[in-house]
Amino acid sequence: MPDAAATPPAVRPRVLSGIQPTADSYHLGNYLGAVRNWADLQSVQPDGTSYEPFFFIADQHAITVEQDPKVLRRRTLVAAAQLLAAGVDPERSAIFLQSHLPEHAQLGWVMQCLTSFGEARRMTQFKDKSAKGGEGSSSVGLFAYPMLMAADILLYRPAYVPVGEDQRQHLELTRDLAQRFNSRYKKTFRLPEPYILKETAKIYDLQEPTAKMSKSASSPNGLIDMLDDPTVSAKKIRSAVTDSEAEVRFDEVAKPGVSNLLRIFSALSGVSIEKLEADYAGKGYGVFKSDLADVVVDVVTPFRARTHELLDDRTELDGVLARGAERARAVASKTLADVYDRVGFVPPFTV
Ligand code: ATP
Ligand code: LTN
Repeated sequence: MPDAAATPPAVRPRVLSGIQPTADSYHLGNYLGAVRNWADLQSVQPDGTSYEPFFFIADQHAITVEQDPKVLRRRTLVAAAQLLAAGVDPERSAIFLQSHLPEHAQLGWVMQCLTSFGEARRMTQFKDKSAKGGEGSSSVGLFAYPMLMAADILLYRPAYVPVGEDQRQHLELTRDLAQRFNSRYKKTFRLPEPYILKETAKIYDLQEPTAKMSKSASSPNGLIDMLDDPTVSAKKIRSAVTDSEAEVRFDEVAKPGVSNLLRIFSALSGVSIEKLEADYAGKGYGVFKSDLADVVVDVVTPFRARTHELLDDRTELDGVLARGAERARAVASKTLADVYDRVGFVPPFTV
């Protein structure tokens, strides 16, 4: 019989993801589509897999467009506090700020030198984001954004990178760059697999339920901010756009508004959409929305309280970020040293 104590612990596949600090609060879409999934990845998965998670706030990505320094600093800390409030647990995950690890920018430069201009120009996010002001007035940083993202990922040699569908192309570039580096120099990087979050995790605008919920929404009534006053959020749910029927039924084409509310209800309560449809059969939209408003209030109230608690006394948060950076550095500095060696940089002299 194998001696359990002598069995080495199984290697846990690493997962890594980042999120930008570009708003004063995450919205319900960011919460359900990204952050809460990160918290879920910390537990043993239904297939028995247990991951080693690394999560960070991409503050360096945020300055690809102009930022007020005070606002950026505040948003970065609010973002980190919200990760903890959402259940990302510093005991199980390394939680850190991108700018605390110079290795990201250092490997980012190597990635830029590996990327062709044409390849970078094909990135649809760059095309979208530079379209407004014109490519000529976009920062070079915005152009190089995917190469910094590739560095963020490859430094940690993760097995999976949980991201939304919009980041798939950046993940593909990351894999191409990893492969290019490995064949040009020596096998150094693991090719990360995208862990594309389910389409069901996509949350739509409450007033315009065919557009995704976004901080750049046309009306604030379509958006639930996690740190908003819960009574305001409850009101937004009660006045969400539905349709002229009265049947609580999931049908994304014919009933996008109700389907979006069902998705939110199910994601927040853990009750399946089918069960919700059955529970609200014949009850009309009023009761349905009012119950969903209560569910939203029950989730956002403690979330908000915990975020404020962490920001009011920074001791805990600062400690979490310091320990997270330390754990991240242990991995990132090793990868960067391998890269520098393989590229042909002379190691620093000691006197
Ligand atoms: P934008 O204003 O550029 O649309 P946003 O606030 O909607 O931005 P991002 O900063 O692009 O969101 O995304 C942060 C994370 O939240 C990403 O992982 C993204 O996939 C996820 N996310 C954003 N909006 C939604 C949504 N409506 N539903 C589900 N996930 C979302
Ligand atoms: N581009 C991502 C944020 C991001 C990221 C990363 C995600 C920056 N670096 C590394 C995963 C891995 C976004 O805007 N959602």
